[in-house]
Amino acid sequence: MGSPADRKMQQRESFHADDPAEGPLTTDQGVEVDHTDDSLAAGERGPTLMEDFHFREKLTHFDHERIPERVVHARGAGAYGYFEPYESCAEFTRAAFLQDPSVRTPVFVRFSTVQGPKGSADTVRDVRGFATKFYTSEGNYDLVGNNMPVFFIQDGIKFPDFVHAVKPEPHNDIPTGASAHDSLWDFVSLQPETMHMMMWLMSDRAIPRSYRMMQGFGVHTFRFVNAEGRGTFVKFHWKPKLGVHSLVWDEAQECQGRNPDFNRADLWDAIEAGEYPEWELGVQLVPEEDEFAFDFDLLDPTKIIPEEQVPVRPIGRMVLNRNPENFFAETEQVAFHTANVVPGIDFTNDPLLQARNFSYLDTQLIRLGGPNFAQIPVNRPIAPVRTNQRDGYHQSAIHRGTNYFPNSLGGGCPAHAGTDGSAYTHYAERVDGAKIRKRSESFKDHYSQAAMFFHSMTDWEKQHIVDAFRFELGKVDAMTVRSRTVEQLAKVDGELAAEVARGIGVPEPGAQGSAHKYESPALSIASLPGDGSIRTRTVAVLVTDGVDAGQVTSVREALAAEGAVVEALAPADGTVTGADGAQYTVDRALPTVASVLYDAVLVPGGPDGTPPVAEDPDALRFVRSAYLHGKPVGALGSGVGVLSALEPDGLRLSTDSVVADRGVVTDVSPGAADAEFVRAFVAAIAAHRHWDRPPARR
Ligand code: HDE
Repeated sequence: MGSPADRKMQQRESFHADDPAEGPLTTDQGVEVDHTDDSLAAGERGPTLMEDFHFREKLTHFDHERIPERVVHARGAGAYGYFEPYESCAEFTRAAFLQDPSVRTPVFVRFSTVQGPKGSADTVRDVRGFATKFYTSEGNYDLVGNNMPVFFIQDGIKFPDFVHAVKPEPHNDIPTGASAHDSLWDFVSLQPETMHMMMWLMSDRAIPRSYRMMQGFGVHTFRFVNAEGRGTFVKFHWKPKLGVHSLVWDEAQECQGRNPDFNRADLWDAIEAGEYPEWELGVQLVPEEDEFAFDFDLLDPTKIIPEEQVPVRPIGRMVLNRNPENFFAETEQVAFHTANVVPGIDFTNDPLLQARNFSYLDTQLIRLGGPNFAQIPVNRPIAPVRTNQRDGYHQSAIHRGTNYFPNSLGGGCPAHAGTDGSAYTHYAERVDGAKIRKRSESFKDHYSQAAMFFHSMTDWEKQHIVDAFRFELGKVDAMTVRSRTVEQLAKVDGELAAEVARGIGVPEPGAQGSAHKYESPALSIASLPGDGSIRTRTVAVLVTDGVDAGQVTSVREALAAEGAVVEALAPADGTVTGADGAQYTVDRALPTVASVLYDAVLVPGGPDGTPPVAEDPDALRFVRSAYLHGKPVGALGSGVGVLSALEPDGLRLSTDSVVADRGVVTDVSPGAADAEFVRAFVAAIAAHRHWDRPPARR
């Protein structure tokens, strides 16, 4: 039967539609169709006839093509891949897929935004979903996480309220894909448990450069259970090999128009190019006896366990190496559920998790139209399925034999699993309590970790957070909501609140205290640079007639050797004539792209001393925008002259040979770019952004 991945592939093959290349067009009934461009009519200009069964079938099917989009996380992108553990985790869990480094478990991952509808833009300020389905030998395990380790609310009963508040306003359905509106901030200002998550949402984590460059978190405290039945609390972390990198807000907004599919296309293109994204799975483990060792409650999903207190232990890696073949069949129909667990992984009493365990199954029933969605190829386990569940909409299995238990007529099958440890057994947690509707006192500190997050940031991250609060609250019409939010912020940190207040026209709060008790440097993006490579970073080279093609070719080859994606942009598509008289192919015409779609820009020179792109307004705008967004800018020979347009933005140009200053790398000497220039430019690209430049909003 082969490996689990082979089995998943074989399973997929058996679900493919008949090959369209093997015969002509047919109806759903398999009747061949010779003409699908005109409907059957009574005469050339006559009415359409009811008996046109092909027309009716075609239109009817089309009318029913849509299913309800997800109520949250509607917009997404998915990919297949595999997970492999580094070593056996048997000491903590008996989950089969975490035992043997030689076993690869197939996975499907879906990334998503939360607020916007299915057709909204990618680069909005939002949380990103990071949901992984492991097709393990013991059944499917779903780790349905986000790219932020905490959540807005502590109890799932508040979820409809929160989602109503963050979704577009009910009267006009505005704004799409944005949290910057009255109802969200009204809710936030009245619900202080949101404070920690709002710090994350206002941070650069909410505008990832790429799905491939963000962390993932299980958020809740889960429980590992080993073969002896011993439980260990566990928090899950995904860490991207490429590091954590973000856009800047001004850029993210422009990108929404320039390429609404920016993150989805990035994932797709990388996988098509064989640049398979990779994450390391890490766990924070807390022995049961240490449940109360923290100054917060492990069951509270608005809290993290700082990595400095409990280190993240790497236990395996995940690689995504295959794009889906059909978006609807796979990415749209995949059905995640927090209660899809396997032996060795269990829940805790986190009230948010408990609510999710109800909600995900419930939502699939309406979204996928009935109880048989587990039969859809992307949802099918590789483990055998034997149940007495029968019938229902879209039943596609032909069950044989009895459908009840106990039975004798079916030989007692399917029989109960034995006691050899292969069956799921719930962790025998002792619970005792009066039925009460009350939030635990241990959940009531809403400010300390919000302050911890803010104080763990670098100066530029702090500035981005202040700017984001000002932007969001500046879009709120109700001044009372603005003020009330600032009052909440004052309980996190007085100086932060005052900074925000100064930008949004409300009085600075009187109290200037701070809930700041400790910091967690691991929370800063600056602490997550990844492997330091520039693989898959996109670099635009601005060319036009007269360009020094030698420079372009040498830099292009050097960057490509490092794994960067280099594109030559010119005022028009086609070719440009280099200074040597040869024709060079243009990859894209400047008017069709923008600097927000690239990670870095290079301006080569021309041999006669005239900067070849100096006259082109699109090129100048391109370079300036890249510079203001903190991106690496390289210029060679007479191309350096183009950068003089940036001097009013604070750039200091040098006439020395190779100079690297805050991500601007120049070499005025004519001729091909030398190794020193390339090294400096590569280092500037690897750093991703250069925050010591003037802020992007200017
Ligand atoms: Fe979800 N969430 N959620 N959520 N969630 C859904 O399930 C829900 C929460 C997350 O790519 C829905 O199939 C409740 C936390 C992701 O298909 C729905 C509560 C976290 C995805 C639902 C939460 C998440 C969803 C909508 C509070 C991070 C996309 C469609 C108790 C740990 C999965 C669907 C995909 C999707 C309910 C809170 C992550 C309605 C009730 C916390 C990544 O069932």
